Amino acid sequence: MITAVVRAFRTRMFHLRTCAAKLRPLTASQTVKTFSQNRPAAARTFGQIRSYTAPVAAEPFLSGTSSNYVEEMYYAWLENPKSVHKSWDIFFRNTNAGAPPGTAYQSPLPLSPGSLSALARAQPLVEAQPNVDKLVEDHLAVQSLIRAYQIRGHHVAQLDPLGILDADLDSSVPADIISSTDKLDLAVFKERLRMLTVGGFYGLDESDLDKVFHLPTTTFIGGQESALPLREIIRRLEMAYCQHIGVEFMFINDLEQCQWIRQKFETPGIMQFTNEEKRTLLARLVRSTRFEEFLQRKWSSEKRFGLEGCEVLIPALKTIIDKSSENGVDYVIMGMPHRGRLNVLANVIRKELEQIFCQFDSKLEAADEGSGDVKYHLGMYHRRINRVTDRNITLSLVANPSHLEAADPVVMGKTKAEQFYCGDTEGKKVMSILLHGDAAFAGQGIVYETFHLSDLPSYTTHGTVHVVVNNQIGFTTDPRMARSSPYPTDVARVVNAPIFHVNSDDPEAVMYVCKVAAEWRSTFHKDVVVDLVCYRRNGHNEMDEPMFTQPLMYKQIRKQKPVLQKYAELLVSQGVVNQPEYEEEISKYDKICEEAFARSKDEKILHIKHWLDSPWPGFFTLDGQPRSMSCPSTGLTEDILTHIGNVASSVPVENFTIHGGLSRILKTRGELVKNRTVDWALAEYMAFGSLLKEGIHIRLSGQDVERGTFSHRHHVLHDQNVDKRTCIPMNHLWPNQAPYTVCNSSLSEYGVLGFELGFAMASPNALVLWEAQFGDFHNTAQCIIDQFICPGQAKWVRQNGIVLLLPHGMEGMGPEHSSARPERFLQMCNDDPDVLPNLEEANFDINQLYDCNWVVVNCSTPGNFFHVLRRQILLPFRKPLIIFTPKSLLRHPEARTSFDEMLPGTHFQRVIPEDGPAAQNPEDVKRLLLCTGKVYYDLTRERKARSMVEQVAITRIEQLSPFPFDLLLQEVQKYPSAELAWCQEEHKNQGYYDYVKPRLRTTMNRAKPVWYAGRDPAAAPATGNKKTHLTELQRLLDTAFDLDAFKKFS
Ligand SMILES: Cc1ncc(C[n+]2csc(CCOP(=O)(O)OP(=O)(O)O)c2C)c(N)n1
Repeated sequence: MITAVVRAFRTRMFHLRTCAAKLRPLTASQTVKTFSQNRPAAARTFGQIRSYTAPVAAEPFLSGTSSNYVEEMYYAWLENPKSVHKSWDIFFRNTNAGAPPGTAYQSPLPLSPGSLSALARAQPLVEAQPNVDKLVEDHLAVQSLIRAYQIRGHHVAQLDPLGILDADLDSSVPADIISSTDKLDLAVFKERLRMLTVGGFYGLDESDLDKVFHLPTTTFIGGQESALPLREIIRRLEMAYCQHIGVEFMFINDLEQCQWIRQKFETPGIMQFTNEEKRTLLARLVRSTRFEEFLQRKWSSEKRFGLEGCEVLIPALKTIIDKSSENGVDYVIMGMPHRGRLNVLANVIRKELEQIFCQFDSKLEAADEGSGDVKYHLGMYHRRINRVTDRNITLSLVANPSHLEAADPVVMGKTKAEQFYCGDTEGKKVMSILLHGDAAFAGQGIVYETFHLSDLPSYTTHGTVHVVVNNQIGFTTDPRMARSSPYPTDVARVVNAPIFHVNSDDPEAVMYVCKVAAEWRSTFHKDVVVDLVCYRRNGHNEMDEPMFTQPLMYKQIRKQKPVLQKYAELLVSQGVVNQPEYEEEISKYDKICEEAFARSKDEKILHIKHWLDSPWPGFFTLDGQPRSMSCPSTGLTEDILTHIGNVASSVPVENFTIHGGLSRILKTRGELVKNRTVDWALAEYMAFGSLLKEGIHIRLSGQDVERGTFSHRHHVLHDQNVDKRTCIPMNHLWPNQAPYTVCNSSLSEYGVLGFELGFAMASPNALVLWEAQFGDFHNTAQCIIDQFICPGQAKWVRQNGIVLLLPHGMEGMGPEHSSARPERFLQMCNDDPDVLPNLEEANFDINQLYDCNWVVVNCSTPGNFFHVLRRQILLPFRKPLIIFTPKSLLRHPEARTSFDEMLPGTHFQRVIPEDGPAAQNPEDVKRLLLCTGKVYYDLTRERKARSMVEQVAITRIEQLSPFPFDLLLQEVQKYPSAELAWCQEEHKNQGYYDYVKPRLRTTMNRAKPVWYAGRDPAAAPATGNKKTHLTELQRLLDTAFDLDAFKKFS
C-alpha cells in the first residue's frame, strides 16, 4: 500500500519537475557568490547590490533545495489543499489534471497588508497563461530570504552594547538580507529593502512586498498564519534574528534541532516576561552591581577582576540554574575564570559574604597547611534550596589556576563522575556550566579538546552550558588581533552546539537566551553556548589603565549608562516597579553587605577548607584528618589471585570468538597462573580485580588503553564474527563487584588528563588512572600536571588520588618515544634534599607519604606494581601517584613475580635491596650500584657476564619520592667499603640523578661521593639511531662495572 502511494507520488513529482523544468533557473553563481559590501564598522549602510538577471540554464529549476520547496508544498497540499497558497493549489490541481509543463502556474494576487482574505477568493484558472516564471521564482526567493535570515541574521544583530564593534568582526551586511543597523530609521530600512528587492538579489520588485506568500514549514514567523505578505515576513525575520539576539545554528545537521531553535526564536511574541520575572531580574541585577560597588568602596586598591560591564552574568547564571532545576537537575558543577568570580560565589553559589570579605584581609593567618591561593581562584561547594523552584540544589565551583580554560576538562570530568556515582546515565540530575572569557575561549586549544570529549560515550556529560563573558577585549588586546574566526565562539561549531549571541545591555534578551540554552540542554543533552556580548568598564583589573591601549573604546565606556540603571528606568517607565521600590532594593542589599563586612572583622583565622569544591564525606575525621596513619598489607589470598588470573585468561561469555593471537596470549596467561606467577599485565589485572571486589570503582582512560599501546593488556575483547560485540572480563569477576570502566580516549592529553583529574576529585573510593601513550607525549598535558596535580592540595586543600601511568624506557625508539621525563616530576617534589627527616618516627613511611605533594615510583617488578596500585586505595589519604611503567619489561622473562610475593602480609617495597652473593659478604663489596626501573636487568646481565656478583651490589629504588631515606641508610651502611654509584640509562641532565644525588648525600651525611654511571648530558632525551643507542648503553654499563672508573676524580 505504502509502496503504491510512494510510487504514485514519485510519478507526480516527476511530472511536477517536468512542468517546472522549463522555468528559468536560479543559477549556481547566484547561490554561490557572496554579496557583501564592506563598510566602516560604525556605518552599516546599504551598498550597491548586484543584479542577477542574466539567464543561465545551468541546472534544472526543480533540483536541489528548490525542488525540496515544491515537494514540501506538494505534501502540504496533499494533506490539505487550503494549507498552501492559492496559486500553488491551482498549480497542483492543474498539474494533476495533466496540464503541460509551463502552463500549470497562475500568478498570485497582489495583496496589501490586511487583505489576506482576498486570497481566499482567488479562483483557479486552468486555462489562463500566468507568469509562471515569476511566481515560482518569487516563492523560492521568499524561501531563500527566510533561510538567509536564519543563517546570516546574526551577522547584523545589534550585539555590541557600546555600538562600536561588530561582534563578528565584520562590518558588512550580508547581501541576501534586508537589515539595517538602525531598525528605527525607516528611511534607511526602506532603502535597503528597495535595493535588495527591486532588480536586486531576489529579483522581487516593490509590488511583491504586499503579496502574500505561503510560509515553508521551516519557519515559525507566521505563528498561527500559514501565509504572510512579504513586507511582514521581512519585519518578523528582522525581529527574530536582527535585534539583540544573534542566533547561530544553521550549521547543525539535525532538522529537529534546527526546528526547535527556529520555533524558540521566531514564534511571534514568544519572548514575554511577567512583571514578577522582571522584578526578580532587577533584584538580581541590583545584587550583582552593588556587590562590585561594595568591594570597590571597601578595597579600592585590591584586585578583584570585577564584573562591571557584564553585571548581567549573575541573573544569566541564575536563570540557567533555575530552568535546569525546574527540569530536574539537582547538582550543578561550574568552572570559571577570574572575571566576576567573587560575584558568582556571593550571588550564585551564595557563599557567606563574610567568608568572601575576610579573604581581602591579608593579615589573617591561614588555618590550613599549604600555600593557599588568591581569592579569585578558590573553589566552593554549597547545597541550598532554589528559591524559584523550591527544590534542593547543590552548586560546586571548581578551584582553578590562572591558566585560562585549564579547568574546563576538570569540570567535565568531575561532572561525569558525579553522574556516574548517582546513576545519572543521561545527565538529567547533574550538569556542568562553564564560563569563559572571549579571548581565552578563542585562543586556548584546551577548549577545542574539551568540546571533543562532549559526545564520546565514556566522557560525555550530556551537555554543558557554556557562557562567554565577551567583553570584546583580552587584557589589552583587541579581538581583531586575538582571533581569526568571526566570533570567539566558533570553536563550538565543531560539535554542532548552537550559539546564542546576545547584547548584554538587554537583560531580558539575556534571560530569554539563557532559558532557551537550559531547555536545549535538557531536551537534547548537548552543549550550547551563550555569548554575552558586553564590555569591561575598568581595566583588566581594577589597577589597570585601559586608556593606554583602547582610548576610543573607553571614551565610549565612560559614557555608557550601567545596565542596572537602564533596566531600572525601563521598568519604572513600564510601571513594573516604582523608584522608591527600586531604591529600597538597593539599600536592602547594601545593608546585607555592610552587616557581613562587620562580621568578617570577627574572623580570626582563614580556613581554606571552607573553600573545598569536592568534600569527601566520611573519608576523613570530622576535623579533616586521616582516620589512621597506617596502611594494611596490600597482599591477597591465593584464592583471589587464582580466581582473577583465571578470569584474565579466559573469555567469560558464551559463543564469543576471539582473535587467534589473543587466544595464545590468554593461554600464556593461564600458564603463568598455573605456575603461580604474574607478568605486568596480570599484576595489573590482580590489582584492579581485587579492588573491584572491595567496591572500588576503577576507571582507566587514555589513548588505546583498552588493548594497551604495547598490546599487553587486552581488557576489552572483540568478537571476531559479530560487529562491535565486546566483552570486558574484568566486569565478570565477582557477583557484587564495583564497575570497571576502561576507555580509549580521544587523541588528547591536556583534555583527557584534566578530565580524569576531575573524575578523581569526586570520590576517594575510586582508582582513576590515566595512561599516556608513551615517552614524553604527556607533556602536552603539562598544564594539568603543573597547575593541578603537583600543587593542587597545597593551593586548594583538596587531595586527589589520580594515577598517571607513564610508559618510559630507553630502547632505541627515538627522542619522543623514550623518556617520560622523570626529572620533571622529581624536580617538583616537595621533599627537602638537604634535610634528613626523623627516621625514628613511628610510621615514617606513611607520614612521608602524607606530607608529600605526590608519589613517584618506577617499579622493576610486576609484583611491586601490583602492590603500589593497591596501596593507592588502602592508604587513609589520597596523593597523586606517578608511575613510570615499562615497555620491554612487559614481556621480559625475568620480569615476573611469584604469588608468594603477593600473598597476605606482603607490601609494596620502596627499595629492593641486593639479595644475591654480594649481600652475603657485604664487607667485600667494592661498589654499590643504585638504580631504578628497567636498567636493573641490563646491570644484572652485565654483572653476571663479568662475573662480578660478589664485588658489585645492585639495589633498586622503587619509590623515588618521597625518598626512602630510612631504607637507603640501611643499604649504604651495609656496604661499608663500597663506592656508591648511581646508574641510569637516561642522560645525565635527565632521569633521576639530580634528584637522587643530594638525597643520598644527605642520607649518609655526605660521607662519600655519589658517582654517576649513565649517558652524558644531552638536549634530546634519546637518539633516534638504534646502533648509537646500543653503544651508549654499553658505555654506561662499562662505567658501572669498571671499578677504576671514578679513581681519576677522587
Ligand atoms: C593560559 C593563560 N595565558 C595567559 C594568561 C594571562 N591573562 C590573564 S587574563 C588574560 C586576558 C583574558 O581575556 P579574556 O579571556 O577575554 O577574559 P577577560 O579578562 O577579558 O574577562 C590573559 C592573557 C592566563 N591567565 N592564562
